[in-house]
This record gives sequence, structure tokens and C-alpha cells, in this order.
Amino acid sequence: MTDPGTPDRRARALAALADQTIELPSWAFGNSGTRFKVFGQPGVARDPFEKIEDAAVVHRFTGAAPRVSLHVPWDLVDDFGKLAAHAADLGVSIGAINSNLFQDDDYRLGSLTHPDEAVRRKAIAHHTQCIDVMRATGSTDLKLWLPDGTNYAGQDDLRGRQDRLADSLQQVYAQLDPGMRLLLEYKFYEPYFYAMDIPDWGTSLLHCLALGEQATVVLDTGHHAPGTNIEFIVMQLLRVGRLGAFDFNSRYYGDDDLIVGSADPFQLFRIMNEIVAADALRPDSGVNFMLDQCHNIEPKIPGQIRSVMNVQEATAKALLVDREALAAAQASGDVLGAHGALTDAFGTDVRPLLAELRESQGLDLDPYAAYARSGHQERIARERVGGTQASWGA
Ligand code: RM4
Ligand code: MN
Repeated sequence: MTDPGTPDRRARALAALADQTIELPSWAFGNSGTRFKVFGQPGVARDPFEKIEDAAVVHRFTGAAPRVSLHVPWDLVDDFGKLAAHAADLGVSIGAINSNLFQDDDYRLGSLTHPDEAVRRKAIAHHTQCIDVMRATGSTDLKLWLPDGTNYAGQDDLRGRQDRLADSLQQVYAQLDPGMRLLLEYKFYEPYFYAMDIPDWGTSLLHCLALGEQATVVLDTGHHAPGTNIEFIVMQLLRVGRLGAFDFNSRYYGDDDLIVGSADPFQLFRIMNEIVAADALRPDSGVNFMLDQCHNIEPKIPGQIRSVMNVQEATAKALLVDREALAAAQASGDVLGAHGALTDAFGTDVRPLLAELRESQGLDLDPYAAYARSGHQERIARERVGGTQASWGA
């Protein structure tokens, strides 16, 4: 058995964990639902300012979530400078700006790929608006998930749609300031079922390569067919320097958006193992570790706290892998020894290590329990009455 817990490795792991940041999605703090109904919860944020307050609470308890991504137009406010200042007052900042191409009647047959040039122009103009929001909030990441696709063979020309997409993306990309990035997400099905226009990482990467250095791929862990080897994709995108961000969540079947690490902690560990192996945990590696988890049966703030803690646990285990033993086993063809170097680290209880980290940061050792004890959930349920709760899709 390899020893994942040597003092040296633990010290390096603690330093790396102290630097790790995870970005929270604003939409996780609004009501969400199933395909059939949006469920309300007491105390849910009523506007983007309250969503940011909730995100700041997650950061206060975990010490690891200092940014929050916005979704436009869900998070539209009159004064984005004021929203950014509000975030700064609470010790967080605005992360990626997500565009929305899936809730306008004009986009029924596509947005950036639509056969009608007027619709494409509208979708491009929406990104101009998002880039303005970036300038006003100090955000550097424009995140684009393309919901476009077709449901029936022959419905539209597959190649024509790619050509139109390339042209539209180019027009969006050309508007970026230096230092801004375009993050391009993919998803293999939904809302269309015959052919999505960006179904996979290869398609996303091809468009990014054509656009230029400022374009990188977003890997949403819920956007693959069952059984897909996601860590292989992570490795490949890191190899070519084009892994821009994760959208972390868990899935059993589709794009389930469950708490990350809940369905398959070993998969999350394998993903983080590729990150650590490529030295991509460093804050300047260009990989934005974001959550895209929002479900309706768990309370919002504790759900995000649990997701953050799960990412930290998987990361800690990946940092404890005995890389020399692993490399030696791989080089000598010791199949089970190499596999064992990973499973030994995965099997390590890293909660004491994370408790040590939190202690050094002046945090409670168990953020989830500390939040539950804090009375905050009861307080927002009492205080946030009246108004309209924010909700997914509104
Ligand atoms: C999509 C995709 C995007 C997210 C929306 C809400 O499936 O994952 O990242 O912004 O959902
Ligand atoms: Mn996503």
C-alpha cells in the first residue's frame, strides 16, 4: 500500500487547498424545479442582490467560494456597478457572465445558428449586452451554452448550422476586450434530441481553436452520455490548454444538476486527479472551477455548501496521490500497483486534513454543520417575506 499521508504531501496539499477557489452560480439561489414544476422554498432570494448575499454566506462558511456567476437576463439590474460593489462589500466578486439563448420565442429553431439572419443578429446583440455587464462588473469570463439543435433528420442542414455558428461566434468573439475569455459549453442532448449544434467537447474545441486564444471549453460534468470517461476529456483539454472551466454537478441519467460528488465521488476524484497531475489547480492555470448545481428538494445555501465541500474532498484526495509510486508502477507495468496508488488516496479520510485547513483559516471545521447551527436559514425565512422569489427561468 502506498502512503498517501506523508507529512510532506499533507503540507503541500494544505497549501494547494488554501489557494483553491470555487465559483457559485447565482441561479442556485433562486427557486428551481423539475421539467414539470418550479418549487418555492421559504427564504429564497428575491433579486440578484439577495442571491449575492446567499453566495457570500456560502463563502463565509467554506472560505473557498469567493465568486458568483450571473445569468443574463435573469440577473439584470439597473446598475451593475452597484451590484459589483454590493458583492465586494460582502467579500465576493462577480465571476462569469452566462448568456441565455433558450428563453426567447424567436429562438425556437435556433439562436446563433438560426437560418434567419435577423434572429442570429439578435442573439449576437445579446452577447454585446453580456459583455457590457462584464465591463460594469469586472467579470472576465463570458460563458455561452448553446441550446440550439434539431429534432428530426433533415430538419435543417447540419453543416449550414455549423457554418452559421462559426460566423456568429466570430462576431461575438471580436467584441471581447483583451483579458476577457469566451467559455464555450457543450451538451450532448436537450433541449433538442436529434442533433445538438455543440454536442461534445470536440465540436466546442474546434470552434474555440478557430476563434483564437481567448476561447476555451467549458466542461459541465452532467453533459455527457452515461459511461463517458470524463477525466480523459479533462486531460485532453488540459493538454492543449483549452480547458476554461468546469460546471460541476452530479448525474445519474441526464443533466440532473445534483450536488457534485453525490452520485459518483470516485469520478470526481478521477477528474481532480487529472487536474492535479497537470498542475492545473494553480489559481493562474486558467481553469475556473464553477458549480452548476441547482435542485429543488434541498435547501439552497446548504446545497451549495455541500457541493463546495465535496469538491474540496475530491481535490484533497487527488493531492494525496503518491505520484512517485504511481509513476514507478506505471513505468514498470505494475498494473495493480498503479491502480492502487489512486485507490489508496481515494480511500483516505481527508476530513481531518480539511479540518486542519479550516482551522488555519479561522473557519468552523464543518461548514455544513456550522451553517445549520447558525440560525441563518431560519432568519432569511422570517425576513424575506413579500416580493417575488427569484426562480430558475424567470
Ligand atoms: C444548461 C447549461 C448552462 C446553464 C443552464 C441553466 O443546461 O448547463 O451552463 O447555464 O443550463
Ligand atoms: Mn452548465
